[in-house]
Amino acid sequence: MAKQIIFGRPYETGALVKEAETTDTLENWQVEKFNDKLVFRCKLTENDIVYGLGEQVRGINKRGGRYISYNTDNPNHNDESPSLYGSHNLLIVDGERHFGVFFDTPARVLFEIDWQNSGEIVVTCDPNVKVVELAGESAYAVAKEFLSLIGQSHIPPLWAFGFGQSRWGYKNRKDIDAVADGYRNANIPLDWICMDIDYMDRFIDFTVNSKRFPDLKGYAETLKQRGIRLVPIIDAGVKIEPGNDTYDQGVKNGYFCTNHEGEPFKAAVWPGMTHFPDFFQPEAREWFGNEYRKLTDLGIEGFWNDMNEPAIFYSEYTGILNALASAPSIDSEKETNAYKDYRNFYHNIDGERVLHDKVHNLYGALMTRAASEQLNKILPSRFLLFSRASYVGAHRYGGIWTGDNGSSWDHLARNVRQMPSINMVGFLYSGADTGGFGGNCGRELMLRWLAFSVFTPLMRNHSAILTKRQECYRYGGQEDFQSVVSLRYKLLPYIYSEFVKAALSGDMYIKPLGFEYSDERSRRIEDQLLVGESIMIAPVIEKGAKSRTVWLPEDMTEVRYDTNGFGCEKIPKGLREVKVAPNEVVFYIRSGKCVPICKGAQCTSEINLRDVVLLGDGKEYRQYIDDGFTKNVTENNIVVLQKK
Ligand code: MIG
Repeated sequence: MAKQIIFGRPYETGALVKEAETTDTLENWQVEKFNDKLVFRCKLTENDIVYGLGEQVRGINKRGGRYISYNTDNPNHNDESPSLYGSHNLLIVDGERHFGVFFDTPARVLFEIDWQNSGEIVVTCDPNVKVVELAGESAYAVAKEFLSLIGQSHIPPLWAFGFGQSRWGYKNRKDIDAVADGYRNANIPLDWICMDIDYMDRFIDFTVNSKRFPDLKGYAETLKQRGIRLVPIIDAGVKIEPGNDTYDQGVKNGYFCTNHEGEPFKAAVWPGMTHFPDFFQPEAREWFGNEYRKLTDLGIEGFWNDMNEPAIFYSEYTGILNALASAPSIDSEKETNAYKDYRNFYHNIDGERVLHDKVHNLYGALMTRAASEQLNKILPSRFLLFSRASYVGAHRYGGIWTGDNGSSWDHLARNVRQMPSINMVGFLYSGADTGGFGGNCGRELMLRWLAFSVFTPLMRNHSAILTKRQECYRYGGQEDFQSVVSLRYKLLPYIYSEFVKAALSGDMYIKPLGFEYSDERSRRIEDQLLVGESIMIAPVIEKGAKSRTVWLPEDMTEVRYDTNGFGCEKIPKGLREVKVAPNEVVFYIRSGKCVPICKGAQCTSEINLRDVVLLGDGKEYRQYIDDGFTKNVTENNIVVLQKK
């Protein structure tokens, strides 16, 4: 059961689709005023695990850390960084007691969770906040209670569950053709290629550089014939460019955010000086969302929304020198340009001028909502949309990727730990830049990372300009990459089914082991996960490792997949050392469960979801099947398969 209590006059974030029952006392928290903030405290017992916070750093268990919800563009983040791209203020305490709490405010929130061994959780936030307390008989039950309040996940088309290749630096048709050919010639499956900012005319949103893509519509169609879709990026900032339709409409209608003087706020991002759409105005959302039509008219069915924290390089207000001085380390604890600029940045919310800082964490979520609501009207079928910045509730409009990570083993490990937390707050369609965005990804790291990403709904290889090229076909020994990526396609009947079933029933797709097993080892494990109802994974995340220790909380079927195909073996519960060669993927099927496997293909349009065999020792499997595009996604599309 969930209960809510309102302090002050909180901004209605839209995070919840169902109102919880109102209460006037909090069960697990003491509240006090401190200056202009509210401070919530809750004692922990030694055995308590604290789950939550969605896209954040450190462990699945958040104990011992200090975290700040304040959407931040930090391409150099690590486990000490207080803030990432999304803000997801959910905590779930799991010990003798099981309860959760959600702080619904778009302003900054500080979480100190057994920080300095204080033995308590201390949450400091804006005095205008809706606090929702959640109860349940287990941590998993509490998570499901929360999911039932925030509504159903965005469900992308089947092709979005195929493999995507991206890189900042693909400039023109020739570059993209080379990627498509590279994959097809190497027989490594691929379903989509991202277009990063260079496809645009001078980085102006909703334009296409006509020298680089003389006939994007024809080109998109040609690629689609080869089973590959183009997924362009859209940035939050709109270039100041009189004569450009998007800009002109925005200025004319007052759809841009304003500064102290009430003029449209100006700051530099990729296109140079820009204005930022005021996504808090419903009409501005409708206008901006409709602009996507300029690309859907060319046959585009998927987008990624970037720079929507919003990221700001510098403004006339903070100055370029300031920007250069603070450039190398962007840390939300320090004064950066964006933070200063956010104090000269206003929204028009129902006619009231509201300082950005008060509603900061919702900006990117509302950009995604703007796009999603209109795309839903424009397109007859499901579409792909994922965003960098997010807030709770935005999962109804699109997925997220985890922002700018790096090509290193610790980023792979962090990706593993982030996935269950991100699922807890509803973002089922999520994943990281496989191989890492910054830095140079070697062969071994790429193979291990792919082997993990096989199981994340968003499986995309992405890297930054000037880094080592990391398309799978560029590494020697292509058959290893073929093998790992083709496993994804063989598992699609399972991955797609489990994703859609989770969305339909308000469940998680990736869970911590502690949500299903109550033994101490399962509760504490940070590098094994449950994927859907049948699979447990134990990814290799250590450089040079030939094997790893795997904890089996119950008897399971070990499935080994490599260039020779599948091998299955029943394994008794317990701790064991498991060999995993760099080109192998090993996963486990829980006892009494099944996993449907199909033949695989070079792209999802060639996949037959109906032609499957069941692995595992279960008797039946409930498979969700549709045409991959229909908006009519219901339980009626579930068929029950019996083991022959
Ligand atoms: O300032 O569009 O996170 O995925 O490749 C960098 C260029 C802007 C940040 C995104 C990244 C993307 C890059 N963008």
